[in-house]
Amino acid sequence: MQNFRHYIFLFIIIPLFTFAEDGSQLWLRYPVNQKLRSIVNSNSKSPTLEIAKKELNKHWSGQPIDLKIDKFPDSFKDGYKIISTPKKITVLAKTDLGLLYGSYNLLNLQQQKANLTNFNLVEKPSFDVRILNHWDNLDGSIERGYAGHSLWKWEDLPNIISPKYEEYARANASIGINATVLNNVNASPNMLRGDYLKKVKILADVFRPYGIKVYLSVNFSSPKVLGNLKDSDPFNKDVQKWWKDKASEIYKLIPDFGGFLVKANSEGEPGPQDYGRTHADGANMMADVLKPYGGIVMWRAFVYSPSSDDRAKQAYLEFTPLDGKFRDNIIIQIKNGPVDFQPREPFHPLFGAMKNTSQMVEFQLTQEYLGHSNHLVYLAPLFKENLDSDTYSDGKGSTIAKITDGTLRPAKFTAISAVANIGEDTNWTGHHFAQSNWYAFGRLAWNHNLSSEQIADEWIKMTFTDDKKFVNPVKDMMLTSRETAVDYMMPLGLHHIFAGMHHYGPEPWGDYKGTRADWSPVYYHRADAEGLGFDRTKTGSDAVSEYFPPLNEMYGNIKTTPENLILWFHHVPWDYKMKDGKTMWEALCYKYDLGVHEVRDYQKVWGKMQPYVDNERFTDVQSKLKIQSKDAVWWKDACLLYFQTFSKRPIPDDIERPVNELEDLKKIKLPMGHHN
Ligand code: BDP
Repeated sequence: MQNFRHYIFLFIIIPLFTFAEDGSQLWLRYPVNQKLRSIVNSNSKSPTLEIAKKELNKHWSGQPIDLKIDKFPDSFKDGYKIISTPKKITVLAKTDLGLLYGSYNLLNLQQQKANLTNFNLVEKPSFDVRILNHWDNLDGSIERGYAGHSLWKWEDLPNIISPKYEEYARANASIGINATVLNNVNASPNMLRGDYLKKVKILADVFRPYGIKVYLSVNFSSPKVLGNLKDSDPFNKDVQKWWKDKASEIYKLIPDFGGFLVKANSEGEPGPQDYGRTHADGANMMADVLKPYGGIVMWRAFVYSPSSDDRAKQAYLEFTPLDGKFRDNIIIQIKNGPVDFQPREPFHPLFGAMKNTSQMVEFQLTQEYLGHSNHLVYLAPLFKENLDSDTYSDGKGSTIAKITDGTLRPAKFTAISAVANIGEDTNWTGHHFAQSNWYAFGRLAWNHNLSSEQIADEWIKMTFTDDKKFVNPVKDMMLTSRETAVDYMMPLGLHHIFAGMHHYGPEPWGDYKGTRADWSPVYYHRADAEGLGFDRTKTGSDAVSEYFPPLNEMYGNIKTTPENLILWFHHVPWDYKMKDGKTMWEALCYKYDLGVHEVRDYQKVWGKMQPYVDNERFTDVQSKLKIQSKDAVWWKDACLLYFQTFSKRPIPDDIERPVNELEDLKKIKLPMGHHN
């Protein structure tokens, strides 16, 4: 009998101790109260508030809480106010969603071990629409996805509803993300088929109480492909009617449907230019059919043309003449930089250049150009660098943040977006640290004044531990990780020298003759006997003239161009003297070498973290750092050995010798679906 009891005891205890930490809980590690309490009162009722109550009753271990709807100006949006005394906490908001956000913030602060007994806090979002863009295809694959298949089980919907849908909504709501585009910008027309819309409706129903609105990417040729019309010309009455009927069908199913995201006349996708119409003609047609329902159009500015002398100039050339021609429920969605989510780019010159058109930023969380889900790269510093860039469009202080959040120009609505890094992987994002990029986007979309450091601090404490011996070194590693990736991949303003179509690893020698020149690495770095870099000054492509003064002058002059962008704007002689006296060639060598050393340091730092972290996540991150470290050497050797064939100069003798042969590196060919 004694033994038997002993066994039962083990059966109960063992599973508790062997629970594998797999990262599936993200930053949502709220403690569960032993007894379910009823500590929340409210003067309102709704499914959204039911969630807030459930979360607080289950996870809040402090004083009783009042969730109260109160009068606030419209500009308060889904903001909230928290008044905390030792006896009671009151959360006040204009909307139920505001109360839910306030509740999540309390739980987040509790988890960060903040002092919660005496404080006042007022929060309101920087942007109205805080949206994730999923590049998910209807067959379950994800374009540029490195965390497994799509979360959306189109085959199973509308009948089977995966529990992941609600977990996804909860994670987003916990950081204030309030919108999602479900499908790839390279959109299948089938997305708008009746049977798919019924599936979309189910997702919208699951997301709604969490305050998340659904949007869809649409294919411009849908009327022709789905509706069997003779074309998809926006001036064709039948086409207009097709979209009108489609909108009515959608809103019957999803009354709060957000709107459309459109990639048109870009990388072979159809668009209004196919019929001699402009982006504005195409966008306005869609905006008109969505308008009666309150829907919006996010029209992307990601365009470039094989005939252009410089890809980085194209969007500005196509869009600035259309300023003022877009309906007020259209917003132009612009990637942070003028080329394509590179490790470092200057900001996109379209920002601020269209003074009578709403604009929003598109960031990329999925690490297409940053080591996929193998490299630890914390992106908040990249996002901040962009949002804080001064465009000088309306004089000094015209930052991208202020242009897009409505501060500088009155806007009907404001928005910010990011391409998601989420998939079916147990830990959602492939790399445990990539979760921090999802988190950082949500936090910055809510409040773009937060610092990268503050966000990293919160995320580490919520995801791992608040032990300073862990928080401080890991935070340092995160905060420097973006610059490190720039150092070992593309320092000094180099860009797009990635291999193949998969964009993993270096291929500076890549010259895809027969395809488009602007898809080849040699197009971007222009190495020759004289030097390296793309001349975008007046003597070159003159892309600098797309920037407002004084930036056009600053970037147009090699002496005043920031060195971290020097090869972006100039063709720089190998022996050009940098500010510290090194030649450009030497500077390049030292940067690559630094990048390698920085990653090796991360390996050491992480190694010391073992006592503070569960074994599973410890080993997962450790093995990914190993890959990152090898990749950094691969980048360094490939780029230095290849550029050396032009510079004909020695690699400075105090840096580590290459360990690879250029000829061997040139033979590496990874398949398109390559993930590690
Ligand atoms: C590039 C990606 C491509 C996307 C495109 C886009 O390589 O897969 O379709 O951007 O944003 O970064 O439309």
